[in-house]
Amino acid sequence: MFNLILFGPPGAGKGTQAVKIAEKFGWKHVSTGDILRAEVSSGTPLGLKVKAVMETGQLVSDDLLIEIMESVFVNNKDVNGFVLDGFPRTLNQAQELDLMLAKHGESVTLVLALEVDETELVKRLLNRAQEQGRKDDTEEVIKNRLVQYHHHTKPLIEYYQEKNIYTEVYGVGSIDDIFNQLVSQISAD
Ligand code: B4P
Repeated sequence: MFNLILFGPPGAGKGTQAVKIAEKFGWKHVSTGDILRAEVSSGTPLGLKVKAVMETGQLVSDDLLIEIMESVFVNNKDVNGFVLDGFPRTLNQAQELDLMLAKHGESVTLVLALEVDETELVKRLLNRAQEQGRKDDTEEVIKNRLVQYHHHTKPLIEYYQEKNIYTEVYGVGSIDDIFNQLVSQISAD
């Protein structure tokens, strides 16, 4: 099974590219952001719990995310690949993911990181705020999401570099050009 992690700061284009990669290779796209937003909009107990956290740009607790991912794996035993988009986002999540995969005789195959400078990230997210009105795309919340990224998520780069499965792709340019670069990295693996 190919277990791909699409990595990068908020607004790097993980969601945009994950959909295309999953479609091309016939893999299962798992966006923890989308899963959580669906819970919020359906008003489930989980959604009510995470709504305020997400709206301020904080990270939802590791325990909840790990529980969500366990059920994703259990319910998708027949797929031949996963594109993880937005997970893991903390060292604890990364370690738990490794344990979870190992239980099924699996491991993370490749981590592809989208590299985008901060000015461009903020521009994209403010633009998305106008188009989609996401509550966490205001200037203040975007700043907090970037702080969370630097503090909790960026350390994962070293974690995956040490495992020799981390590769960066420049994430500025046309969506198709970036997609083609990601596909070549996957095909080379
Ligand atoms: P996510 O939904 O993962 O949000 P994101 O990081 O902003 O999205 P992404 O990088 O996928 O950007 P996109 O492709 O949409 O998380 C939201 C929140 O959920 C988090 O803040 C947190 O609270 C919670 N959460 C999720 N996972 C969690 C976890 N594991 N642990 C704890 N909490 C968690 O692209 C952004 C914009 O750029 C789009 O408008 C797109 O059209 C545009 N774009 C993409 N590629 C482009 C390109 N090449 N050029 C120009 N624009 C481009």
